[in-house]
Amino acid sequence: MECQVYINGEYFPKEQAKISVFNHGFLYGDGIFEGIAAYGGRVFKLEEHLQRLWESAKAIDLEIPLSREELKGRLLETLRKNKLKDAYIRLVVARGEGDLGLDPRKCPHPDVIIIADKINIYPEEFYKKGLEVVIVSTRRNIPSALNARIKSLNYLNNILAKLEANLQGVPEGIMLNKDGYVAECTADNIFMVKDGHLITPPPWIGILKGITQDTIMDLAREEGIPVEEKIFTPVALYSSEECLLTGTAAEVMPVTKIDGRVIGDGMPGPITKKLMIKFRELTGREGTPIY
Ligand code: PXG
Repeated sequence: MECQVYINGEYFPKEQAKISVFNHGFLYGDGIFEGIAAYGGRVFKLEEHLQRLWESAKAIDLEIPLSREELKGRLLETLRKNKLKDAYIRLVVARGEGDLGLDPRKCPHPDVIIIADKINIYPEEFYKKGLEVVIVSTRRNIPSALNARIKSLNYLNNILAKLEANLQGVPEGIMLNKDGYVAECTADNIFMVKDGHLITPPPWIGILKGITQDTIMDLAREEGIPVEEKIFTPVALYSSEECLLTGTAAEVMPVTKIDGRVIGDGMPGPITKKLMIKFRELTGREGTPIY
């Protein structure tokens, strides 16, 4: 069946799902989004994603033209219309149609767009062997200029980093913050294991506060693994015992090589493997029912 896209209360087949070239979401990246996953007929961490969407909206002074309950209803309806059980959902709120000037006051009607499609999982090979990644030269935006906690349609910072990784022939790039501390990847958060402790950078260094990152910290604590949110350098990362990435699309992804340095013994480590299993168990059992 053809993909049906929700735009402002109506459904359109993929080819007809279009918005104006005068939309400030297109012209300036003025808007926000969420990437959400559904597994076996349940939407994973839906409330958390909606909470983050509303926080992003507040930050850019954008009024979402639906209540949280209404938007939740539309999202679930979109999944049902597309007969999906396992899905990737892209929720977008764009500033709306305006004129050829930056002023958001010229855009009185924000757009709500919901795209639901089959989930596009990374090759199983990556999860078995781990990823090779590089540290890119593009620094993460400084929070005082564009705070990464706002999940905005402005992803050029991340795209520049992704381009660098692509050009170096690897699937992901690690970004540092302006001071040279490890920040995050282009669409994933990062963890390392050191002396058996699971360590991830704190949000204030200028990263998106990941919902998967939070989930993994909770799962680790449940397992009795000490968890720390603290800053660390690339040098510390090179000598870590394990490294892993987390995100809605990547889930829990082991990293086994960084800038040519082998991490641990070059294969996914025991803590990473444990967390991968625990995460898959959780996604199989938790979430908002679609049907
Ligand atoms: N950092 C950044 C910069 C992200 O964009 C994450 C971390 C992980 O956050 P979550 O909450 O997902 O654990 C993201 C997530 C896509 C896509 O298709 C992007 C994200 C999530 C899902 C899909 O580009 N970004």
